Amino acid sequence: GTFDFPSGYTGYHNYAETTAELNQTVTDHPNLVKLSTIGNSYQGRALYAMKISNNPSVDQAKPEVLFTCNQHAREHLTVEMCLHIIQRLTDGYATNTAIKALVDSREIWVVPSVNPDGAEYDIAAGTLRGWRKNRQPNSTSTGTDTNRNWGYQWGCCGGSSGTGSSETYRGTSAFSAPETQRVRDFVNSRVVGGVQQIKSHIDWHTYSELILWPYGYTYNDTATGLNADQANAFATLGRQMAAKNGYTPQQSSDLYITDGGINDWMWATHKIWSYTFEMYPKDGSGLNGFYPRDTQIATQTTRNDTAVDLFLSYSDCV
Ligand code: ING
Ligand code: ZN
Repeated sequence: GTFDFPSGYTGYHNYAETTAELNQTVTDHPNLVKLSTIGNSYQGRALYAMKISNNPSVDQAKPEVLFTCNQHAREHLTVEMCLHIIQRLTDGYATNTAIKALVDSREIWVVPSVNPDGAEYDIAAGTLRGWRKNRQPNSTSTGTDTNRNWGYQWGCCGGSSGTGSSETYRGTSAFSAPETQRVRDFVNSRVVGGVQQIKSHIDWHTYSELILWPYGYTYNDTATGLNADQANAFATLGRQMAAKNGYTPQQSSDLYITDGGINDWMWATHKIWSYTFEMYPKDGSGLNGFYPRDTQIATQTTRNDTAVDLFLSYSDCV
């Protein structure tokens, strides 16, 4: 690979390498995957969605599961997580009966980079730039935090900023960022016959080794649209997955209040069981936590295999 900071990062995929990897997977597994784009980023990069299923060209009546990665530019390990999911489910299909059963019974969507503009900007610096947002200009500066730009209780309650230079700038309005619009439109497009086909979702971030679930905008355990049974179901599966990967499970607002996050919108708007996974490392000083050496990629992606399998197995019966 070519993605390198001063040294030790060639194992990561930049945008061109991610694109090449996705195309190679199509070549290797034409009967298991279908690659599409859900639109373009602000700077015009294609936002890819890989569908994994048997007979992937056909829209089947099977529960759908969504994985999104790299909303935040500097969280490069998450791109590797999405690529690892694709690789494992496709390479393992022929020989691993558990993987085959999951792939055959579901339609799995993987978006490896929601924010390629930000990621490319971060990589191009040749140093640990620590860029988080997209690259859309705003009235005073550059960049919207896509994970504060989602349209449920946008800007209501805290944890986002109205200042353009802020790391957590929420944008001028809900879905003002092209990247959140594209993912929103894709998710909306999966409503078939009035029924949302996507049942569950994980949005991958780094770092802190956490599993988070809605809501983020309020401390209330059971706010509008989230009853006690549903809150229990979120917590139960969250804890079961955490038992697999060693992360810490908690309701998102118990970490800190954030409005305009992706999980709140997925749940409130579509009743999609939507989690955030914050990957390795657990602790980091300053920006260093966002830049683990590439020797960690295999360990830290594989670490999530059993949690992902459990998550997939639950997709239609939480
Ligand atoms: N952390 C997440 C963030 O967007 C989060 C944490 C996730 C908060 C989901 C609320 C909802 O701030 C990182 N590292 O991005
Ligand atoms: Zn993040």
